[in-house]
Amino acid sequence: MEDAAIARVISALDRFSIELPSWGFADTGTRFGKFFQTPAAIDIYDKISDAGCVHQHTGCCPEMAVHVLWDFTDDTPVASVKQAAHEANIRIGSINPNVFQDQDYKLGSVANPDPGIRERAVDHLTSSIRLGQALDSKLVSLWFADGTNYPGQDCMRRRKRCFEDALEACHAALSEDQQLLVEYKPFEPAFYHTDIADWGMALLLAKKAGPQAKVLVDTGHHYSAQNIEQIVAWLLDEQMLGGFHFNDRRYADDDLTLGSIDPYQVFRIFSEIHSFHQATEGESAIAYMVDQSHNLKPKTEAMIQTAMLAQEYYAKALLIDWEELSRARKSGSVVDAERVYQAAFRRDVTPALEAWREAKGLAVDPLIAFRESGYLERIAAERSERRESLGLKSSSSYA
Ligand code: PSV
Ligand code: MN
Repeated sequence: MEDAAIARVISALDRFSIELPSWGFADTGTRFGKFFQTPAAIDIYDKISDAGCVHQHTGCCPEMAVHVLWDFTDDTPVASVKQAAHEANIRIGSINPNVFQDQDYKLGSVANPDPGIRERAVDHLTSSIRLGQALDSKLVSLWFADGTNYPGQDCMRRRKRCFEDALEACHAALSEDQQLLVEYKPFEPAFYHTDIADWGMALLLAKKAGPQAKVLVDTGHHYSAQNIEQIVAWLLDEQMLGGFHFNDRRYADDDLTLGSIDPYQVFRIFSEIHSFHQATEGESAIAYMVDQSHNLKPKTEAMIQTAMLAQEYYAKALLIDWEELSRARKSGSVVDAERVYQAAFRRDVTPALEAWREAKGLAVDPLIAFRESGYLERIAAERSERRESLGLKSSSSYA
């Protein structure tokens, strides 16, 4: 690689970070069951420690998202969470309220036919926003499982109006430096209609909620053939792209490691972002976040792999020859335009990634450094003992 390209990548990576999900470090499963991993996090402090470990090795994951009901009990002291994050050299990132698991929410949360349940859901959302303020978090990510399973089950227009009201109430509860991110998903767990099914609905609701609301694109929340990079391009152009939940999928919301199925899609998404930055000569604040739950892979390794892949494809897309691309486009040469993309996609950016890591005092291969650090063995032993003393389920192996 030429020095100029290396320098460009280094400076871009200095401004690129990706937030890790607390839930990605805990045991999770599918509706068919769970496979337990001995080193899996038991509580929020373990999750903070694991996220801190990923950041220590990758240098690009300084924040961890929290899921309110999965991470906090009524007596979790906010100060001790902040302190633990500080000691792990990370910050608490986005706050994810949870209005989907309570029995009350069988027919929905903020769109439930029962006004009392709607109110309860909005109370949880606004108290989560206040929790975010106490944690100095700047982002509130909203995902709703609301929807119906059968035609005729409920009035979609009434439910839409309820969403408008609820998001308006959330927006009113934000502090000046908080942002509301509205996530969409076409189906699951609702199988006939989901109230916020696509980016257009999320965009409308975010616009109605107020200026601090934007759209959150979870890459796993699209139908198979959907062109996600076009959605990204449109949201960027509307200044409404709030951020991403990165993962990959083969069939539906599979929660697979970013780029494991379709790395070219990751490249194409980053291409749209770099292209927008080129055109606007600036950088928009986009929250890059991971939303993956690993059932088979060791969790911390999977997160390191994800962070490394995100950096790699961010760098590849940055190095698109924009002038050549513009020439090819202007002259109508479809083949040449595509060749520019393909050349950047194929480019080996390892020298730039290694140079960036060396400059930060990191190992050139964070995964190997992690494996050699002994962290996994240490937490496996410590958490296994703790699980036993708490009477929790555990697996005998941690591979
Ligand atoms: C829903 O599928 C989702 O993508 C939302 O972001 C949730 O917060 C997260 O997954 C929970 O795993
Ligand atoms: Mn998500």
